[in-house]
Amino acid sequence: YERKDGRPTKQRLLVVANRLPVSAVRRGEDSWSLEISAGGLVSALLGVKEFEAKWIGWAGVNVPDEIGQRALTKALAEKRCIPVFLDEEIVHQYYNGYCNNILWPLFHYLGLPQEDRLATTRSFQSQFDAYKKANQMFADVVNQHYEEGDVVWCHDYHLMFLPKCLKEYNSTMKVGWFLHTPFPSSEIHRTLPSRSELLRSVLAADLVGFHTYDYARHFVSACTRILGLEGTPEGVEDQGKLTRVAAFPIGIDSDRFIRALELPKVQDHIRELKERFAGRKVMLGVDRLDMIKGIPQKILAFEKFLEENPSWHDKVVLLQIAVPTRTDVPEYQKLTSQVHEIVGRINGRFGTLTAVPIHHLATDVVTTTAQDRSLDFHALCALYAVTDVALVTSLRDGMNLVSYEFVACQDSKKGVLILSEFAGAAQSLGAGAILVNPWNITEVASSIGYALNMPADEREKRHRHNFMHVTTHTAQDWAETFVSELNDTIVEAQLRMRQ
Ligand code: ADQ
Repeated sequence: YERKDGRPTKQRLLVVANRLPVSAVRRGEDSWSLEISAGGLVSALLGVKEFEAKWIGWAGVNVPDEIGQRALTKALAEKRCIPVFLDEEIVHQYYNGYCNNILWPLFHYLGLPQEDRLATTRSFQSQFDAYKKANQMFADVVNQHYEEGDVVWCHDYHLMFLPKCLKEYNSTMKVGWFLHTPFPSSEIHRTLPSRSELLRSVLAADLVGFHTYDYARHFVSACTRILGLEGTPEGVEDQGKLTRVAAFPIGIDSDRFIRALELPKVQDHIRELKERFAGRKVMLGVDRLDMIKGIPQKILAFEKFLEENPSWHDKVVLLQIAVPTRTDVPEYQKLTSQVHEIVGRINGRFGTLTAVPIHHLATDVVTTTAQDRSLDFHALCALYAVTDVALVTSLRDGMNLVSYEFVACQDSKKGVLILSEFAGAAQSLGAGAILVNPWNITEVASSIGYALNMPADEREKRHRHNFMHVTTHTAQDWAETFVSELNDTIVEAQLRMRQ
């Protein structure tokens, strides 16, 4: 790739995602303070150095006035971010409505709204209209900043309509789309009223990527069964146009975690945690407080384990870190109080004057504020490092990066990972982890016992397998593979056209 002045340069990558990796707080009419925010995609792309990446997305705030918009645009430019401004009504209908109330639960096999969520189905059409409108607004911004040769990488279920909008602007734009959640069985997808329109828009992309081969297969089946198109080993074909469909399992920046463990600050944290939980085995859960993460099921399984194993009562502690998300949604509020209630009951039942079996921290350990970001990241690394057994019991999860981060921090301890078979990570870490059906509380409880009693040589063997995977399939590899595949796909398509 060459600049206009002839100097070679990195290829420009426009990463388009619903949220920019920053949270913005307004300090005055024309001043903003910005903080880098945590999350799966951010964690993954932090490791990528191969491209000149720019982010395009919503900054998470409503900015109705022009002065504010101009100031925010300027502040974001320093962080290589370009904002899409969405007003409150659009956010309500597109983000809270169509994305989070319809697509998120559906893609995680929780179905379309029923009972208390039914009222929202009546406004389904207006939410879908807002979804399309919002996607068009993203497309407008991408189009304004696009330069020939750029690669446009659209992310996630929020932006399924974007590939079509972009290709309408410029049919030669290189467009890839990647889904971070599962893509469900075609039998689930076909219940969605806008099923065909969404599939067709995604197919406008040159390359469509998923975490696992299964999700890719479900997508191709949906196109075959719902749209009547032909599925081939390469993807989906429509009137001679091929859309490549493939699996690109995400990874983490494992070196960042491994290096952090060497720091004196992290060593101090580790020492403190070891002292605090001396004589007890540490079990850890780190999740956003979302129904897909199976937190109540996990805690109930831990209760069952305690019930059946009195000798472990004061010898094990479960640390459950759960960041509250979408706190304005009633179902999430219900989940929060449900978790509080179960934890309270179990601590009342099995706690003593000096110790409780569950520490539930409804906090974001990685609050990535400018000042304390590293401290909090370090605290998370220390937690991973002192853990004997990590419990990831998602009911469904696109991949689950927490399981990867845990493995990266365990090279000296060689702790055990209990992992849901419904997380994408089960496909990559399955041989080293203990796989469980998170709905089967009896099975999870007995896996806890097995993990706590596992002999050192078995732990070592399992850890070796997972550590090898996590350190050789990084976030950087993921992004580079996706983008180079996208470049290749386009070259191949051009060759096919010429034949
Ligand atoms: P998430 O559902 O957010 O991501 P996950 O993959 O586990 O789930 O990533 C969460 C990230 O946030 C991790 O880097 C973790 O360290 C951090 N995190 C989680 N809980 C935290 C807490 N309490 N405090 C601080 N940090 C916390 C979505 C999909 C996943 C997919 C990713 C990436 O749902 O399935 O793996 O995108 O594609």
